[in-house]
Amino acid sequence: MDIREIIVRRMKMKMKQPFTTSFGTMQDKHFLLIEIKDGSGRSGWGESVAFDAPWYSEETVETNWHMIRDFLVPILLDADLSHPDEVSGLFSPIRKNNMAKAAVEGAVWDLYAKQQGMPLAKALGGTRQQIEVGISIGIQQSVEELTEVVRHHLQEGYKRIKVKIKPGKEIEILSALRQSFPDIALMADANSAYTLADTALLQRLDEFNLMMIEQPLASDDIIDHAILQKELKTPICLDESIHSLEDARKAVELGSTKIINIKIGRVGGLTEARKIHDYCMEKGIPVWCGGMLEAGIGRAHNIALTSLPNFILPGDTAASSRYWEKDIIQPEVVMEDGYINVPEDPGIGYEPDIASIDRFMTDRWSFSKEG
Ligand code: OSB
Ligand code: MG
Repeated sequence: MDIREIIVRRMKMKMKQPFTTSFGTMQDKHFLLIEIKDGSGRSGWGESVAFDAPWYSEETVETNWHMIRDFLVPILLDADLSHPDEVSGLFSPIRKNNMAKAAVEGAVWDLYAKQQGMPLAKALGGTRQQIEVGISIGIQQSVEELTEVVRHHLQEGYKRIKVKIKPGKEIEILSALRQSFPDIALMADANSAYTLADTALLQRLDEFNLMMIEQPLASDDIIDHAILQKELKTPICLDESIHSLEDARKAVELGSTKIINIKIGRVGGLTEARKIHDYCMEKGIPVWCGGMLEAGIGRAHNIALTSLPNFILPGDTAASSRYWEKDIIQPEVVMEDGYINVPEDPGIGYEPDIASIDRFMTDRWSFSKEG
């Protein structure tokens, strides 16, 4: 693939609104961008989805900065790659650090698709021209406010609403929403806030007719989720617990999950994400693409992945304008009537906006093969 130079940029962008989960609130989004250049002047782009603090997973922007510069870039520059599917094998001597690996692998995938002159979606085997998307709404100050936020996003065109819940607030949140919106496609994400001791409480959520409940129990659990699923009518969807095809297989075989949220960063890249997709398709397990409040580069990768056939359920990949005053790609990601068009230009299909990238960049590091 003639990889010559790798640039890592550290970024900081302020979100339009703070995002609150059962862990806390995020206002500034810190992340890394990876740019990989070949000998013909092409660039492939990747985005790390690690946050500045380790509340979603153990990875952070700082651990990714370290892993990428000190381990992953040297491995990549030393290799003679012909296809991005080789990257996960190259990185396999490095344990975990999936978000760091995915950011680099994503840039390799974009570069590869550009070299082939084909859209990334097509390079991955995608079949859709447009993807159906939903929106994930953080915890609000009051249920009245939440109801208004949901109403606003429904008016914008989002047809599937996901809300964050936390212990003690779930019944209030979901009954208020069901009262105002009896028929919408609604789901709840607990981000690991419950335990099996809450089984009776979680059973009460069955009455709200949710599409699914996402990651109710511990972030590293697949055993207790299987026990819980037997007690619930609502399908469980695992997010945090799934880091690989092996995790997905075990969770499906145990009955811990009926649906899987695939996040490229959490599973270590597009190659692994596609393997999980293929396995789930074979087993009749629907998947959808989760989100990590990405800027445009990461968002574009999510769109390409979601074009694969077993992404049957709407994902969390909302429009750029839901998060940012100004995104770092041209054009920005636009949602219309609940759908986003899959771009047809080579690679991720959106042009990185260098002026915008420079504006939000706080640090930069580069390494080239020539030294
Ligand atoms: O659990 O899916 C999650 C955001 C940050 C961390 C974890 C999650 C989320 C979201 C928002 O739900 C998804 C998005 O809009 O990108
Ligand atoms: Mg989640």
